[in-house]
This record gives sequence, structure tokens and C-alpha cells, in this order.
Amino acid sequence: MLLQPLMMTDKQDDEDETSILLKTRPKTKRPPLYKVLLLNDDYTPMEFVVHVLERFFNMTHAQAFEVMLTVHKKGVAVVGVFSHEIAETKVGQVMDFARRHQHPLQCTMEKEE
Ligand code: TYC
Repeated sequence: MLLQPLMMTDKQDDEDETSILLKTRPKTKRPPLYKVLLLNDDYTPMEFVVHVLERFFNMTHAQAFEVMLTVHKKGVAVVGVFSHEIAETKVGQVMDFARRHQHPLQCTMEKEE
């Protein structure tokens, strides 16, 4: 006789909570993404740029060659879009690799709109 109303009370509480959870919009936003840009220059060999794109951006030789030509002709191209941490790592890897090979190749990142 005493158990029945207690169980009903519990069930009602559960239903209230459920309805609140369903109605409340989560405030958590997706973290921003960052474009990694490769810049043209007059001195870095084309084959070196192709190698960089294959090595650090997992492109096939054909994809890498196409993107390299885009940078060569237009001055700049987006070579990937990543989280802040991954973008920073990619930029660092490219800049370090270019510096070690004494090429002036420049790579930067930019927050996506
Ligand atoms: N412009 C360079 C050349 O003619 C090739 C090049 C392409 C350099 C892309 C940088 O990001 C670059 N050798």
C-alpha cells in the first residue's frame, strides 16, 4: 500500500527530467577549423612542393602536382582544413622541412569563417 505511490512519484520525476533534457539545447559549439595555406615563391623547386604535399597532406602524386600548379599559378591555395592543433602541427612540419632543405617555401594557417 505504501510502495505504489512512491514508485509513481519516482516515475513522474524521471519523466520531468527526460522532458527537460529533450527541450534543452546543448550549448557546446564545435571547435573552429583552420585552413592550411601554401604560398608560392620563385625558388622552391616544383618537385619539392609536390613531395611536401604527398608527405604531409597525404595526397597522391597526381593530386599533389595539381595543387602545386594551382599555388604556382595563383600564388596561394588551401591544402587542408584541420583542428587548430593539427593545423599548427602541419604548418610546423612544412616550415621545418623547407628550412632544413634551405627552400623559402611558406605555409600558414587561417581560421575558417
Ligand atoms: N614557383 C615555384 C617554381 O617555379 C614552384 C612553387 C610552387 C613554389 C608552389 C612554391 O608553394 C609553391 N619553382
